Amino acid sequence: MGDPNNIFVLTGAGVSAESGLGTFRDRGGIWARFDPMKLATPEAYAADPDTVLDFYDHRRRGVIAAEPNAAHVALARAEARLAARGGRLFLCTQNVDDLHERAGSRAVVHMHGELLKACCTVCGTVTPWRDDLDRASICPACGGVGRMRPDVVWFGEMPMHLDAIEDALAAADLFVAAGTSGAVYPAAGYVREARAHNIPTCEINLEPSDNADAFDDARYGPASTALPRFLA
Ligand code: BV8
Repeated sequence: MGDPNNIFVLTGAGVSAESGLGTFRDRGGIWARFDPMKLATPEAYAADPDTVLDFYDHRRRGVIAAEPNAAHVALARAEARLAARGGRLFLCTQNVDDLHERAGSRAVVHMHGELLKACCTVCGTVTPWRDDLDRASICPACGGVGRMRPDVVWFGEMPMHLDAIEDALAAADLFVAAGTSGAVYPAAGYVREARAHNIPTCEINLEPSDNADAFDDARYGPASTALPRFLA
């Protein structure tokens, strides 16, 4: 195979770890300290909205204070380089932060939503949101009071942009997963889909992921050095 021209990149929390944002399943990670079923499900929100909103307010403040790292920058540069020669880097992230965008990536597909957006549970309007989401948050479209929730995908909810993701997977000539443990579906299944399309696959991670056996190739190390090296 020549130089890949159409790269599908799936990123996870490991790519933002060196920006100071916590990962989920590592020792000391978010889901190692908190029960996701009590914080990241529609049922948890229905039962105790204040606790759920407090959790996301705290994480939103962390995202706003964080800065992109060299891994985000390398992906943005690779996207621009490929576009200049008529190719494409399709960036599909499970991350709910905006660090890919702030590093310069133009087209980011957030399959698990975005923390800096809120969604009205009454009319569905999605709006940028940087403040804390208290019970008195007002929907700018329908005026519903106290009905805004973080525009993120909770366990049991359908991830976003699945059709575009499937199309991009089928069209890719290289699949790369970076900084993801391979524990959450459907994203964890994409490496096998790529292989079913005969697309070479590579994982870039601190250590072998749950899915490591499914990849043809792997580069282990911190994303801030391993990704720039891989994409150079
Ligand atoms: C769905 C948003 C139906 C909110 C998140 C049993 C079997 C199979 C599936 C299921 C099952 N039971 C339930 C399911 C479905 C469920 C699921 O997969 N559960 C798992 C846990 C078993 N999935 C769902 O419910 C999904 N919806 O299935 O809908 C459907 C779908 C399609 C088609 C038909 C029907 C919705 C899941 C979305 C959940 N939302 N987040 C929020 O953020 O609060 S999940 C959460 O995990 C994260 O937000 C993130 O998005 C996701 C993935 O985590 P990772 O990014 O991989 O992070 P993790 O910490 O795990 O790993 C970090 C990695 O980085 C590690 O490997 C570490 O070594 C590495 N690392 C660390 N530092 C560095 C590094 N690497 C490089 N450099 C470093 N410096």
